[in-house]
Amino acid sequence: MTNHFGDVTQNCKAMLVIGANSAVANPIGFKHMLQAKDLNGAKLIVVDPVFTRTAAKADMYLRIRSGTDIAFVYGMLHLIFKNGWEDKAFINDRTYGIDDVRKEAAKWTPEVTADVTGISVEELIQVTTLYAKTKPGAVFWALGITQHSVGSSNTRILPILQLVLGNAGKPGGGCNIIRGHDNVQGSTDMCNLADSLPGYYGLGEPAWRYFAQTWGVDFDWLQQRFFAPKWMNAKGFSLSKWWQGVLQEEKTHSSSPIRALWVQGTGITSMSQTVKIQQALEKLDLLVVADPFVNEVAVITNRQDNIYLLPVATQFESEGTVSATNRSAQWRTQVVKPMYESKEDHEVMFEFAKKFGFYDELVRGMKMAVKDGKVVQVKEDFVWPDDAMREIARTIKSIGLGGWTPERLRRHQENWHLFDPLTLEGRGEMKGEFYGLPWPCWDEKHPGSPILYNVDTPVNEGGMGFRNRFGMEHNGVSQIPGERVHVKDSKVQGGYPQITKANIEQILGITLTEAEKAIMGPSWAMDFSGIIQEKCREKGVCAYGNAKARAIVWEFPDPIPMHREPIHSPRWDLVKKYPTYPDQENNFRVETKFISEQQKTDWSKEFPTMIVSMRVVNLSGAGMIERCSKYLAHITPEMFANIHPDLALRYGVKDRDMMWLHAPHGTKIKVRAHHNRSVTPDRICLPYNFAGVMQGVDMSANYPEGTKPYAIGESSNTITNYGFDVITQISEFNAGLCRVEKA
Ligand SMILES: Nc1nc2c(c(=O)[nH]1)N[C@H]1C(S)=C(S)[C@@H](COP(=O)(O)OP(=O)(O)OC[C@H]3O[C@@H](n4cnc5c(=O)[nH]c(N)nc54)[C@H](O)[C@@H]3O)O[C@H]1N2
Ligand SMILES: Nc1nc2c(c(=O)[nH]1)N[C@H]1C(S)=C(S)[C@@H](COP(=O)(O)OP(=O)(O)OC[C@H]3O[C@@H](n4cnc5c(=O)[nH]c(N)nc54)[C@H](O)[C@@H]3O)O[C@H]1N2
Ligand SMILES: [Mo]
Repeated sequence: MTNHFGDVTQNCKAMLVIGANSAVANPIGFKHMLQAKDLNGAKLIVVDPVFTRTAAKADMYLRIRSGTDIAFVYGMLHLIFKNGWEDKAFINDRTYGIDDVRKEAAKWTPEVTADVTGISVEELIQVTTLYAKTKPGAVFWALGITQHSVGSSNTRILPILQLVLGNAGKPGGGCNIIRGHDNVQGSTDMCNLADSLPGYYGLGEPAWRYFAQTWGVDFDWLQQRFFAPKWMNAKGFSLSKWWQGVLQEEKTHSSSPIRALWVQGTGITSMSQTVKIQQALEKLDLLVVADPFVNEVAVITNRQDNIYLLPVATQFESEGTVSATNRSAQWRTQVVKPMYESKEDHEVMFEFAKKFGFYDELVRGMKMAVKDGKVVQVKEDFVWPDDAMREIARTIKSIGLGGWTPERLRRHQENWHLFDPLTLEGRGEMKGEFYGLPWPCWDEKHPGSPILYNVDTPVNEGGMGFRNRFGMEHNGVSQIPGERVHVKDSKVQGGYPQITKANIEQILGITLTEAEKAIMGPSWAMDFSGIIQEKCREKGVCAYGNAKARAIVWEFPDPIPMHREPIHSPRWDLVKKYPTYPDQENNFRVETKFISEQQKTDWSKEFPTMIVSMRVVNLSGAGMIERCSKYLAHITPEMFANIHPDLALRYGVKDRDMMWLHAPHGTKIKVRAHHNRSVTPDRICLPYNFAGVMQGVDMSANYPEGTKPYAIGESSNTITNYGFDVITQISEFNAGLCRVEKA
């Protein structure tokens, strides 16, 4: 989130919730939206293919066809530009590339938009008028936006809308991506990803060398961990298509097939293509699952050998920080010691490292500290988790975790009563800090940044411009704004690039001593000495620069977002007009099909019904945890799908009958039909929180004795269609087709 929920309650006047069902998935966050309605008269607009519980609270609900949000937003932009409702000063001063957006928007007349999205011309005009004229407006989204083959473009068109309306970097505005799991923000920031080092430091030798220093290991040693040096900077297999690394049915780029799988903290049946996953599990030499529960990855396979379940302690038995959806940290203390023979996650990893002979290297970084700009070993042993946090704070400059020391974060937790829940401001001894030090929290004196990109707030109080990440110019156009975009109280007028050793003296107008130069890192993001940060703060300057926001991402297949039909689209007529991307030969090491799959045949003839994914309030993720609770399982005792009575009865499926749902690749699931009018007769909606049954086959016998949950069922991901985002490889969970059959 660029902003935070307290800000929504206080300042927001229009909330555009597009592709999120927060009433179910984030009820506490949603409470703030309801309060904004009540206290602030804010309008709630919900755009969703399904009439959700969130939609039930909306002032305006628009039923969009899945996968057409880009078209919808262009339809809004068309009207905004036509009526002159855009924020011209903001576009001129703080953005780059909006002219290209304007050209594309010109094509999206209300009639064209209505045809593609399923939203009527009148609704489009109404919603645009309301949202463009009610300031400040905030956008909220989650999985309805990301889980598409165009997911990454979806996540760009919404910030573009906010830039055009001048809603970015403003209290009550911004882009609020409501994060999912407990600590998913923290896990993303640590980059538990296949294509990045922690803190979003991209793959590449300079970043690896920087981390080698902070970990106290040789770069060469790190490189030798890889089969060959080239793999060091290549993306790894991702969670979405790891199975192809085992099966190797499509072209795969790796030195050998994957032979062993270690699963720690993900449910696996929460990924698409579960039948492929099942096949891959059979073929592995080794499967290890480290989980507090019996992860159903171990249940959907019939393999008997070389499969190990390691009991892991829960969050209540461990200590450390978690990050909330608004980028703030919270220290969490251990409630009880790990029970029975379970071990905390890090202990499991430490044991693993010991067996494989790299424990010393793994933990060395926690014994080190910065002395004169160099990271050196300062003690023989480390304290968990404090020293892990110290390692993070001294290393992750990129998003500004420099101020996240264990001491400060503990004090925040011990002093909850001293923070204002709406403004996040501390009082009394916590005065001058924002709760949880929302990042960027540049250094130990910085208060945290509750709202991103707000130039009306001084840097030392949490303000900043846009980040200078993409060079100084593009096609001859400067990416640095002029005098007018001045960060309050900054001694440097207007825009400036990111601060490096080479430009710091010139930009800040200072002279460094020889001693300072000797220990300073090459740039703000790799400066262990902290001098760059310190000098910048003295001048009220943000070390990452004060740049323009770019609408054009020149290195992506679509430099500006373009509507492209889902891989399996119900509109064959539109597939030709808005085709998907070319196939990718190497996307996270595996071939990934786009156009060849989309245009193979008119899939909608045999599979006429759209699939939309949903959550239920009593279950989370792959669902094993809650299905082990008698009372939570009781609420949804079996897997089901919401289906409109007209569609169901067309196939002779009465309310509460069983039905088969068939997917284009020949997979199927058997589920209970719930007649329900939240969906229209062209789509069905199903939860993804079940497992334990595969294509009608009950796998109960595979649960170790006494561990079968109270509710099991088909995983909807058995029929999630083939389809992945072109940049992130996230599965197209939220678009796809199926066929209904009475069971
Ligand atoms: N069809 C469909 N599929 C989806 C989605 C969808 O909307 N539709 N959503 C996707 C999204 S956004 C997500 S985040 C995923 C979520 O899916 P998963 O990541 O699979 O979610 P969980 O079931 O929470 O899985 C976490 C596993 O970690 C275990 N666990 C819990 N606490 C701990 C711990 O402290 N340590 C360890 N080692 N393990 C622990 C749990 O017991 C569980 O087995 O599903 C994705 N899949
Ligand atoms: N009870 C419960 N709470 C949870 C979870 C859980 O499993 N159970 N999971 C957590 C996790 S990991 C996450 S990531 C969050 C997810 O939080 P949300 O994303 O809010 O949850 P979803 O239910 O997946 O809601 C996505 C919404 O997008 C809609 N949608 C689908 N396709 C489209 C589309 O093309 N365009 C638009 N505009 N809308 C579309 C769907 O109909 C659905 O209502 O929830 C978190 N909270
Ligand atoms: Mo998630």
